[in-house]
Amino acid sequence: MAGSEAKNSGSKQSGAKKKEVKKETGLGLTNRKADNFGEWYSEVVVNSEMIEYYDISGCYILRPWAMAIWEIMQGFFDPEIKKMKIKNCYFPLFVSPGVLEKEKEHVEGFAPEVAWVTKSGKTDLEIPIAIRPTSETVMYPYYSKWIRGHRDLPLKLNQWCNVVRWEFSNPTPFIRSREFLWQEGHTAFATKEEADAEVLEILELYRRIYEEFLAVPVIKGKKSEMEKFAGGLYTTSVEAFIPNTGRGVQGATSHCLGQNFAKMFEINFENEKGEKAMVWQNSWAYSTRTIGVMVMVHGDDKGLVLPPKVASVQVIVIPVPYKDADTQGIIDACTATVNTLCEAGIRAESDFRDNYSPGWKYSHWEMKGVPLRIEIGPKDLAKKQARAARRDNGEKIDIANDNLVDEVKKLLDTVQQNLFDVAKQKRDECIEVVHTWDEFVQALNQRKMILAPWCDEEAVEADVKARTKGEMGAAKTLCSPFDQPELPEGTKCFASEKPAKKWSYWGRSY
Ligand code: 87F
Repeated sequence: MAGSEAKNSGSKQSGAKKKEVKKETGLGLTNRKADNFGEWYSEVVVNSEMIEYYDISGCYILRPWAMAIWEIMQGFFDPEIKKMKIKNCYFPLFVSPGVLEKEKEHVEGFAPEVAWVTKSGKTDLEIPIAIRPTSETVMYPYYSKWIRGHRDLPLKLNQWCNVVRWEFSNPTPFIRSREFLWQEGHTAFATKEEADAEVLEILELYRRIYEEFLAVPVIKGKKSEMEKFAGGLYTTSVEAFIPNTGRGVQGATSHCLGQNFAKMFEINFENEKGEKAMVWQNSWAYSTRTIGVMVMVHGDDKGLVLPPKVASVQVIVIPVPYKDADTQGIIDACTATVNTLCEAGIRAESDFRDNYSPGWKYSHWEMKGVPLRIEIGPKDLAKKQARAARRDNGEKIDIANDNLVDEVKKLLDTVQQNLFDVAKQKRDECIEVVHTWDEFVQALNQRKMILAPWCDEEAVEADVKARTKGEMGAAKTLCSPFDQPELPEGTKCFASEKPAKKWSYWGRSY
């Protein structure tokens, strides 16, 4: 969607315009998720006030509603990695060309995406400066300097920062943007065993971000040789799936780099025996893409649907005064409700704006995805209760004032669990096990996430890509799941008919 269109569908419109839009769908969004997914997505991220389009293609403004989600995830991940003795640091945004060249081999494929600063004012820089697309080449020269002996190991650093990758294909807020936020962890160990263990420990944290916070089911697995980070030894990832588009999406990656970078950057140490040895390294990252995946998975025709654990407002309390009702009494009851909830650690807010009707407010907060709405009207006041409405399924529940905190806590937990369960059921319905090429093509056309026995040969994956190339994009491996179904002796590869070595997930992807 173009920026201008996005602007026009913003929620701060005149009453007349708003009514017009509402008439079209009855829902406040002009596009439906099932009919026009791409447009629906753009409309949701803008109308929920997460994103504002910017005048540079592929760059987006993260508004407080989105930034709060990022900060909540950070509030989980940062203490977790600190428990693992990983320390935060900050390296510069700029990369000198010399250093970038140093690991030419893996950068070569990425080179077209590297953005450069070539001028200061009107003067050409003597040497252009690259903007980090990732920080291996920025950090590792200093790892080489800082690591001398085995007592300097492990070295475990992380940074929260932005990176720039000048992508040319179809920019999408959160999912594929030219600048994004992430954390990048870079660790160095004396032994491969320690590195291997950390790769999985970090991957488990990524699974928890998706499943426990974003309520998005993911599959943990190993990337194929073709899809792994070329500079590393092996890549693990969590993979999500978007049922509406039938596309897989890499959720986060945890790489074991082996000793490749240690060789290039001479990251050596003297081991306990007094011998010179090379370090074993890992790198791992998750980015603001997480937020996009969450929007795509849970959003509906009323807008965003936020899992309670990442919602900056978990409960919105709305007064519903009638003409002759005790308006002040209702307002006071709302205030008391918000205070009680906040004291109990629930993120609750009231919407007392008097220039909007209760109905308008319902739509507004539904658009923003707030998990629970509490309405208080004259009847509720009289009955010493409040009426709650769940964002995930619209269910309404009357809650007695005496049980407020317990009931709301229970409801938020239920919403969180229900979002995950529904998403998992939808995802699982999209998984198709195939054994032959014909079955594979059929499943791909039905937008499935395909689990197939594979010979694990790079040439065969290249061949599958070539044979499925088309308007919708080629199919590739998403991952080989750690959780492998049984592979009976004699099972053939779906694509090459050679003996299958493993089960792999295949599909189109973001
Ligand atoms: C784009 C331009 C230049 C991805 C790039 O996944 C270089 C690269 O190295 C590049 N796009 N990559 C791979 C990033 C690998 C790795 N880096 C640290 C991660 C996790 C965090």
